[in-house]
Amino acid sequence: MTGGEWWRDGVLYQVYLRSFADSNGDGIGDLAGLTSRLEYLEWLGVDGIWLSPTMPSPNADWGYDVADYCDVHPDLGTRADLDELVAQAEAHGIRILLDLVPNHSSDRHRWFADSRASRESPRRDWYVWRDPKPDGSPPNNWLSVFGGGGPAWKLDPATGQMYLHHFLPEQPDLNWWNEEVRAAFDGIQRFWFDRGVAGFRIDVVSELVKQRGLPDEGGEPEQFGKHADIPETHRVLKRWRALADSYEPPRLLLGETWAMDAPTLSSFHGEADDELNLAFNFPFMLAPFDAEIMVPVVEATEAVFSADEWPVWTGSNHDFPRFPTRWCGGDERKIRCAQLLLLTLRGTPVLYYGDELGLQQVEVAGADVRDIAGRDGARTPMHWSAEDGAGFAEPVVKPWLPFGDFAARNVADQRGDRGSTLAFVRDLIALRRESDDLRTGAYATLVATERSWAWRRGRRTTVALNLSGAEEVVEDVEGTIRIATSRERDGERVGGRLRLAPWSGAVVS
Ligand code: TEU
Ligand code: CA
Repeated sequence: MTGGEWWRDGVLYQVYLRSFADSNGDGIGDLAGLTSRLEYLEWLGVDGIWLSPTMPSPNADWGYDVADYCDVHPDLGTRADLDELVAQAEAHGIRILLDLVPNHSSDRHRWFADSRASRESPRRDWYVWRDPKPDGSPPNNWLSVFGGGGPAWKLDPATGQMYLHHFLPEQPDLNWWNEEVRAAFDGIQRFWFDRGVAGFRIDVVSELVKQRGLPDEGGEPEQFGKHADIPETHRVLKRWRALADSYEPPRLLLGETWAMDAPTLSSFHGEADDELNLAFNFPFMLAPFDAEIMVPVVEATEAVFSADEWPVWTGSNHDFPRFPTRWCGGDERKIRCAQLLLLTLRGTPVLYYGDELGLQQVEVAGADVRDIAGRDGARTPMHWSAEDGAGFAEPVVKPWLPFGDFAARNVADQRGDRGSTLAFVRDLIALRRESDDLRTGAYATLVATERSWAWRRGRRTTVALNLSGAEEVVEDVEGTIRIATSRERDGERVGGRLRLAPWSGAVVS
């Protein structure tokens, strides 16, 4: 043991459950399907899984509109299936994190039904209600994220008031100034922690508590992001961290933090390591795959994070095009460079299902589109094999979203091929596990040009990437190549000059 907490040393893996593995042939991935694939994730070397939303939902936003926070969506299984997943995962050395969505519920949640019933409802104040202006326009100029960025307010004709919805009208924002709402979410967290869930990924947590008085946003209004009462949001995070830490072992809080600079991102860990344990680094994920832009993001994170704070590195998630396409244009050399980067920076990597295969963004069009914001192409079914149905469902059925090119990249073929992308990622994860330098060693930039990026990890490990189309030489590298994107170089001695072919990289120690 080095860092202590399992999640500092480990690798996390996001499973978009509806698309991972279908156990009952209805075309929708489910909990039992995931349970049946735990052997694969253990083989890969995953320590924890973040599950996309599992709770009952009308699916206006595919589970991010929760109708009951203490149950399981029938499409995905039952609470017993989730208990079974947690137990089986533990036997495979894997922890399960659920997705918690506290910013808003579904408009079909019974809380919202109560709240909208009348102005006098005991739950009226659980959501954010205001009178429209005398001319009928919304109470302020805040915009919603979805639906073309119209007003974040919807009129409820029955009571003549408007409610706040930063996302869809079907996702009314909860009122986090209300103590009963806070208590309800304490209860929800306890409910899942008591069942053995290892923690939560928490949706849009950085925007949780809205500014009191709901003032107009100055300047040109933006979609979301500037409406939070940050000090009060920190207070809620401290409350949650105390709750998570009261469990043995302590539960993990991983936040979806929309912070576009390192100091703000750092602040969500609290001043005394008493808020989030981990916070997603969107400036990194959304940067182009370009050393000139990425190095400053990594260096700012390293410079600003305190000794307690631990970075998170992610290339893909369910909201944005997959990195093998977005960063790498499908070029295998670039895909391996990106995987090498994600798995050798100082911090916890979060892989998105299929990242390990180099799975591409899928073109989803016309009648196949299911998502309000068109994010389907990053959410398509996992490729388990080259056979008809890609090994996704048993029996073979048409899945809820179309497959990508599963003949080109799938688990079965790559698992049998020591030279595959999958073998590269697995070997990298294994190297991380055995290397104190890679798990916990300090980061220091050695070279950063527009073409190449090299850094030291810990006492004697160097990672070097050539992020250009021409050969590069990195000077002063000594040791043995532990792993290279071109696997034939594994084991090569390096005495000073490390030559790197275009778009290649290596770990040397
Ligand atoms: O995402 C928050 C968020 O702001 C994203 O919606 C992002 O701006 C958008 O996807 C870009 O197209 C979280 C969840 O990850 C997302 O899936 C949900 O739709 C959203 O919250 C609402 O719960
Ligand atoms: Ca199913």
